[in-house]
Amino acid sequence: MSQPSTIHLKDYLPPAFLIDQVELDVDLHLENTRVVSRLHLRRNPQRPEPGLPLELHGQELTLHSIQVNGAPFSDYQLTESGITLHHLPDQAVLETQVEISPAQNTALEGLYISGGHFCTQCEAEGFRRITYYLDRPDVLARFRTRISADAARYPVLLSNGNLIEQGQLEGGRHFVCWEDPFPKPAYLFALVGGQLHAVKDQFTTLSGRKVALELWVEEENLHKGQHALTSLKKAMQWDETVYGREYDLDIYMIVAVNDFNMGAMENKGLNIFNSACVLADPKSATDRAFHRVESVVAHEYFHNWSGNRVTCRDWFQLSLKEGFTVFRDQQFSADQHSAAVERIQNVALLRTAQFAEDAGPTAHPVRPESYIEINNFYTLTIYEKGAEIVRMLAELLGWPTFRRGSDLYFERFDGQAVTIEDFVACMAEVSGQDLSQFMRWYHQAGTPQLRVERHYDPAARTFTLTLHQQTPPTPGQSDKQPLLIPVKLGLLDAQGQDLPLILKGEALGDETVIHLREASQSWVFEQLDAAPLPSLLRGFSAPVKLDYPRTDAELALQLTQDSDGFNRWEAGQKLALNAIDALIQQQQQGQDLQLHPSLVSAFAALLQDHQDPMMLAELLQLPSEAYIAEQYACVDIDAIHIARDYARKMLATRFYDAFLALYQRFDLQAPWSAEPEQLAARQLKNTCLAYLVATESEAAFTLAQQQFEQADNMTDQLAALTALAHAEDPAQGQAALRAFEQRWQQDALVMDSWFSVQVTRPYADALDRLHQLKTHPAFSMKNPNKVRALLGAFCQQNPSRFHRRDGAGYAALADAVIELNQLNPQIAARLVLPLTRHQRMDDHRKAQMKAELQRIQDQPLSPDVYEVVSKALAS
Ligand code: B3K
Ligand code: ZN
Repeated sequence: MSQPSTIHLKDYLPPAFLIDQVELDVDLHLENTRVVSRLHLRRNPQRPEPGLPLELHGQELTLHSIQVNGAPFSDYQLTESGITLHHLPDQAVLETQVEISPAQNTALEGLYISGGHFCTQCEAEGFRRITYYLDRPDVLARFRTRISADAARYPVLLSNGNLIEQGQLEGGRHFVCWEDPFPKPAYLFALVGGQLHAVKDQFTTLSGRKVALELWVEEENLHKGQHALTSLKKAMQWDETVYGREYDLDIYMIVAVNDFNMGAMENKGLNIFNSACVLADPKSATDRAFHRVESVVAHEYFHNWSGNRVTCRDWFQLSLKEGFTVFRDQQFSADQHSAAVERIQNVALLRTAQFAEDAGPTAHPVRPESYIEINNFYTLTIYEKGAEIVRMLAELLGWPTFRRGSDLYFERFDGQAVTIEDFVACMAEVSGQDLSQFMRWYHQAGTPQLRVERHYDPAARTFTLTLHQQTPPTPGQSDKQPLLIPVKLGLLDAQGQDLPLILKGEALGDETVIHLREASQSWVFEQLDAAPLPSLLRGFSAPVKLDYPRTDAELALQLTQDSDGFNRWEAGQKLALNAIDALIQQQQQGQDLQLHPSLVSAFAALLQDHQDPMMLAELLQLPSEAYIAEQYACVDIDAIHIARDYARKMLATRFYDAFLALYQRFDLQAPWSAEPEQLAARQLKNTCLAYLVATESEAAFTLAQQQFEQADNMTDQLAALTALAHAEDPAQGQAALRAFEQRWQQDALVMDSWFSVQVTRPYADALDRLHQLKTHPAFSMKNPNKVRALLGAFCQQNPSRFHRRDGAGYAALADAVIELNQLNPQIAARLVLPLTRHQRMDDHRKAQMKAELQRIQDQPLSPDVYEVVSKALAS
């Protein structure tokens, strides 16, 4: 844990050597795995400076020997980050022998043990914990991997590519050999060894090739594997139809492991998944979990082209693969489900979590300029804002042209490591558009704000729309330039119908996309007999904050009539924000709370129309406390909680009968299925249940209790449990929580939900529960899912309790971060983030948060935690 150094994009240089071929020999032992690697090296023609040394990365390796071209080699130095070899010939075979200890590896990077199985995680820089290597994404090599292990304990041994050899060895050991014909960067390397069982299937590609599909799980989870395989086949077919991309190897394997730092990893031909993102059966997994499995399986599969076949030159280009792949998985999900609801949910995440990141001390451009620890940059900005940028490109070019750009990109750069400029250049080339201003989206951090002005001229029958854009300063970037912002819009008449759009005499139909390029710009719409109501930023056509004052009547019109599903929802959120803002002010001024009638009438209107139950369930959700907080320069955390809670309870009481009727109407009483009608019914029914229970009436509690006992699926069971456990009277949920624990204690994934439900209770006892649950036998600080389920859920999903005035929530988080910093720096650096968002808190809380950050900073820290905490203390 030495003083960390900063890496800069401007310092990029190609490597001194290239590696054509790697032969790895991994002899698996829990405490002392031996790794022999033979690297077939040659000097890189792009680095003609004579005599450059070879600098290999290496971390936590015990070096046993080095040979060059078969002879012992001693002209090297061990450095802090690896090994430097001098005076190498222009071509050489370098053989190193090292020892590593998977059993001691709690960072879950490199080779480690999960549930008794060997597994790996190499992105971003984990391969250097397995052997000395040029561990950078612009070095692409062919891998041949021989694995040996105890045959009884590790009967299944997997790596990338095709199985080419296997056999028995002395002493009860055995070996296998895998060969991957596709050159790849080391971050896509994977290895697995364990007592695993496969669910198998097959996929025939468009060109008729047969691909074996194998999902490797622990025996007791075999029944939870089908959904992932079904999702995989859907994704494979979708990528063929929509992007013209076929799978390339003869086998595609997925392995489920319980200890994993993130969701999943797209290793070539051998994905490794967090079991939470791949295992699902209706009894134990919610509809949300099913959806997550489908979308993560698709995401990792899509990486085979956007990431693996065409990869990143350096880690500053991370969004090249992640932004594009998130965009692709969002398109896929939109095609499988309700496109409007998918968009709403993606935007809700972006506007709470990503906008908050963009406004905080760790704000960074989608293409960062520098980092200390690259693992800290797998952020919502790189992923979600990156996806929004690709979405805008698709919007600006139109799908057919965007698709041609994508084809050109994959063809031109297949097998190469490239940059974001290379991607955008393909889009510019096929469209003939100048995208240089658009590139600012990649360089500028911060969320742009759009201010709207409107003016109707009855005499001229024209309507002038003026848009002003401005991006606030972010750390290290005070000066922001205007961006190219695509604004999709329509104009509504007094009945909410789309009016024909006429700009400069040109008829543009009902909907168009205007391109805002200047700081301020106006558009004059013609031939309008009355002032229209603009429906702006339809489908959330750009990741910006819209400052667009509208009357309650205008919002109500959009809520019920806008032809754009996203903007209907958005109008409802705005109405609710206005009503909650009024409550917050009443609360702050010590007045009695009065819910604004416009929100009540909006609910009355919504509850009358249940044509689209999935959409209705979304429309009935009040904005989250996190999103409400996003609206304020100074956040009054208590007032927000009280105001939102009041609104929720008032609506619940006022519309009790309507919610009950809807509940009964959508309580289908049919055995569970994943059909869209059933998904939607469960979603709406459980939304109603939450409102009913919010009234704290006996009848509602009984209803929840019944649902809890009778449910044949986890969606209904967990919804009922949550409703009961979040009641003000803690006794209401006690029996159900105990019964749930009894029933599910053997299922780690279900127990994660059990932990989260308790610590997200919006009452004072939530933190006590957290402290009690830390000693529960099912909890472990070594398992990232458990840490997220308990500590992550408390800090991120229970804002009023995390920010309790006495600071005990902050102290609990800091304690956990200090403990995790030693065990798993990557998880520690993620967990600490809520503590870094102190800028908009009141002075009292701000001081407490900073004091806890300082307490962390006073420890010996990993680079991961150091980077985040030092940025937060500097702001
Ligand atoms: N590429 C991986 C994420 C790796 C994170 C390393 N800290 C999963 C994904 O985005 O598909
Ligand atoms: Zn990804």
